[in-house]
Amino acid sequence: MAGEPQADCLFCKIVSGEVPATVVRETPTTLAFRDINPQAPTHVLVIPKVHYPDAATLAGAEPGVAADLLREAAEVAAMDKIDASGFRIVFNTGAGAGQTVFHTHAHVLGGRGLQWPPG
Ligand code: DGP
Repeated sequence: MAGEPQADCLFCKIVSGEVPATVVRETPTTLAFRDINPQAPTHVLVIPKVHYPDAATLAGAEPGVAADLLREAAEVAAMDKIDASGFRIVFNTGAGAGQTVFHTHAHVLGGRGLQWPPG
């Protein structure tokens, strides 16, 4: 069922504690943890605890939780003190855009200069 944990989902396993992660923040609806392959000094993933495959699906089904993700992304930036210099929030959506884990996640990137457009 939509929103339910998926047995084969890596990030559902991080939510349940089955797979370890370096968790930096947790709320009743979200979890934030450091990316295993960081692309910047700060590279944190903020995920909803509920399972939706991508940000667009989450926003349609549970817009309040989608808002929680954005709020938590800003909290991560403040926590790592990258908010003043600027940071990036990225939702890769679909394999063609580079999404590899199909459980909604916001990448929070900062701590170095970031180029535009991204690759
Ligand atoms: P994306 O390509 O947008 O789907 O991003 C998936 C990210 O997930 C990628 O930057 C690497 C990260 N990742 C993959 N496996 C793990 C893991 O087991 N632990 C953590 N912390 N991050 C992971």
